[in-house]
Amino acid sequence: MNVLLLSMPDYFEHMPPVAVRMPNGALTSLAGNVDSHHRVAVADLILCNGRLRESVIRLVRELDPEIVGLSVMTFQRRTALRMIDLVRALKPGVKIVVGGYDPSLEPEAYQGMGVDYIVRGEGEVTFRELLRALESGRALEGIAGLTYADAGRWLKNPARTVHHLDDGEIRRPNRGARVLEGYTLLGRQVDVVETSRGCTYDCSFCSIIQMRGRNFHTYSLDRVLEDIRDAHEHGARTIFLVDDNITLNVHRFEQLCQGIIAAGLNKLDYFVQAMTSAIASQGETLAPLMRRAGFRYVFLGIENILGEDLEFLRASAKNTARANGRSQGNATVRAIEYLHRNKMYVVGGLIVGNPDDSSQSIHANLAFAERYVDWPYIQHPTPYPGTPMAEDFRHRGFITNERVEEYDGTTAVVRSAHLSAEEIEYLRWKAERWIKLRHMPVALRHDPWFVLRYAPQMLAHTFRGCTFRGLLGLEDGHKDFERYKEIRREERAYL
Ligand code: B12
Ligand code: SF4
Repeated sequence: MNVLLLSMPDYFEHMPPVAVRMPNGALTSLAGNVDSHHRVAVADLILCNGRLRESVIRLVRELDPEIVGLSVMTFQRRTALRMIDLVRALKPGVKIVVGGYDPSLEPEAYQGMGVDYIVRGEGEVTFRELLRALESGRALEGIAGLTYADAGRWLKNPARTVHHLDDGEIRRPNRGARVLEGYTLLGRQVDVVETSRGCTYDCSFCSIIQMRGRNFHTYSLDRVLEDIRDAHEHGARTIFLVDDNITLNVHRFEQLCQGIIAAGLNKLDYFVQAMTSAIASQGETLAPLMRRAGFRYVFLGIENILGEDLEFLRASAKNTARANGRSQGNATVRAIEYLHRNKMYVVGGLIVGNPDDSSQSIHANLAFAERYVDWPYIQHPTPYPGTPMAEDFRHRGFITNERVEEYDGTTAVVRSAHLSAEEIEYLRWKAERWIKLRHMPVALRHDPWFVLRYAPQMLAHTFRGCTFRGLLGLEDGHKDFERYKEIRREERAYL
């Protein structure tokens, strides 16, 4: 069968396509796990910025798919709906499958969207079995994790149990299936690699628990190194390890670093997400090893620097430093010091605008970011489907915006007890632009040609909506903010 797999073009504030165009790891993993006689094409639509419609029309005409699969996050739902309409108009008989976080956590939303099949949770085996069943005309009722329409009625098969990853059932991704080019992280070709799946924590804002429960499974390190080598052979110079929480097993992470060094793969740059507690407790040995392995940017899930906010986010435990089983207080500063001492940069993940936040508590977090983090990744609490946070906010009546296409993390869609959603977003937006600007020289030193060429566009993105009068404080900054919001609204009309 001809299969076309698409990821959505929607991006958010911290990932402007001029600087960041990241592949979707799910699609190549699906492509690597269907039976080999299928002809699978993977198209990451972030690569088609500005010529989306023509690109999709060309892909459908050239590849003539019988199955089109879409990977969708919640804020991409509206674009997915428009994409489905476009694909159906081009090829009415095509079968459409959706998967990923949004269809898994709110499948009902897709039942009126012209979709044929919804894959919930991990997709490799479910999708493989679905193609087999469609090819042979077999019934779908035995396929775990599948929701499907049958004679006008939606049927939901039982969930699929999570994969253990160590049994070889999930084969390596097929990067050769990609039909578009242009992946980049600040000018260097980037690829994504998984070493594990799952997390045993239960932060209230995170979708992972509802998606797969609290568990942690790992691929063998040999497989991971093969995967990195394959990404490199396909042109990658930067690798993003997309694990939910690789630092759950620090010993294994250290072994991975050693493996990368021994295999000579440490000439690549690495980007990873980590818990502050793990880095603070084991940074003495872990951080130097990470540096030698090529780690350059570490996304730290700091979430918030205030105790009450951490409680609300259920993120206190993962941000507590421990020694000999004893708590030693907040782990964040210590983790940052280890990383900085070893010449790595900190991408600071913070969440501001929680239910009890006032302008003082938000300013405290922004001041922290200004002082300690190299690249701010500050977001607002967003009530994604199925998260404990969503229920909490709904219960308090704090959700002010139900338009899910704006649930991109940097649009405030909930208010606090003291501030409106707009004011929360304004405070973040105003401070964050300047912290980002400060990092420019570092990027320039690392990738001078790219930064010199694209600096005007990157600055224009960071400061869009702003006038000199506003930047100099001669005009109320809210006017710049309003212009920025208007530009953002226009950007969201991808199709
Ligand atoms: C790595 C990652 C990123 C990376 C890379 C994204 C990319 N291009 O793939 C970066 C940092 C860029 C990123 C950014 C964002 N992300 Co993100 N990200 C993740 C993370 C940590 C891992 C995703 C991953 O690659 N997993 C590995 C692959 C193999 O697994 P998978 O994606 O789950 O796919 C499996 C199934 O879902 C399914 N499947 C997926 N698609 C399809 C399609 C079909 C047809 C089928 C059949 C099956 C299927 O099968 C796959 C294989 O088993 C997740 C999860 C987490 N715990 O936090 C969040 C997560 C997906 N991100 C999320 C969000 C919100 C964002 C942002 C909007 C803001 C943010 N919080 O940072 C931005 C927007 C990105 C953009 N386009 O601008 C949310 C999504 C919530 C939701 N309900 O939509 C998650 C779940 C985190 C959370 N907050 O809980 N993200
Ligand atoms: S530690 Fe990270 S992956 Fe785990 S539940 Fe919290 S946010 Fe999600």
